[in-house]
Amino acid sequence: MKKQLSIIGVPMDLGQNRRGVDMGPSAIRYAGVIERLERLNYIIDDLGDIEISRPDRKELQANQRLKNLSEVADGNELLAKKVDEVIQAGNFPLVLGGDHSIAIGSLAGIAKHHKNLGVIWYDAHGDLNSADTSPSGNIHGMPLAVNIGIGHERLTNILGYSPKIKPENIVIIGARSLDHGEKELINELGIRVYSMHEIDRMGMAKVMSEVIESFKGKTDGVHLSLDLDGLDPNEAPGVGTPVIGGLSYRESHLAMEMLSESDIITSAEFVEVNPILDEKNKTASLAVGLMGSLFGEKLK
Ligand code: 4U7
Ligand code: MN
Ligand code: MN
Ligand code: MN
Repeated sequence: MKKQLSIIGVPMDLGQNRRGVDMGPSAIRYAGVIERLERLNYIIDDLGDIEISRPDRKELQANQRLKNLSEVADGNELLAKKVDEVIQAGNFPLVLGGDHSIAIGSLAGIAKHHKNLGVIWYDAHGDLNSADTSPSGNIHGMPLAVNIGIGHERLTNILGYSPKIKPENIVIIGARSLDHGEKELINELGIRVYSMHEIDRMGMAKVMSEVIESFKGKTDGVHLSLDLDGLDPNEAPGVGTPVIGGLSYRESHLAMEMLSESDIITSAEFVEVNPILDEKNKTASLAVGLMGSLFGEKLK
């Protein structure tokens, strides 16, 4: 792993309906992310937060099928440019959300530098909706679809190219709430999904060995997109769309430790931390702990 990390906060909450997820980056910084990673001998460059427009919520959501489209697109454009700069400077981008719509901007900036980027989507959800299939109209349920080129052109064409990633280079881990249209897309495109069912049967160690093996030698970089709602709501109560029956603390740390040992991860984002819904910053602290394991902390 590169020893120079650039942290980018993205106080985005317009990809979903609940208040508070814009404070995720502050909560994660408050939980000690910089100190934690400095202790592991990384050089941290905290670039602060991307500027997200704060329109009056009453004026928003004119387009109910793609809520806050132009504000979400604008924020992601800025994020994409920032991530692009970080990679050009030779640093590892570590993006802190913010709702999961920010994966549109981070992947736009990252995928520019990789012909064959692998993506690990650690999430209770598939985030494979489009305006046509979404039950909510919330863009945080769409970023993975956008990144394979499905969705509104304002979102798919950020930084002027599309698609960002190939369906065969995606692995979803922890899925347990997939909408009808998402299941159809998964089957049609053959996207690999380790749902809770497979993880229960195989165990996380086997799942991660398979995932790591499948990427080695085939991809020229792997992005980790970790939605805290992939974990069980008992471990991660501070998320906007909790789903019962999720991944445990131990399974998640094991996954991060195995990724650390494999040394395949070239960029990462931790999203959907909502301190307003949290219990004493538990979810932000969990996120920081998982980053510790991802970046090489041992002996838990
Ligand atoms: B998250 C949902 F319908 N699928 O599209 C939708 F269940 O980034 C939830 O994974 C999306 O937290 C959750 O609105 C998005 C819903
Ligand atoms: Mn989710
Ligand atoms: Mn998500
Ligand atoms: Mn969520």
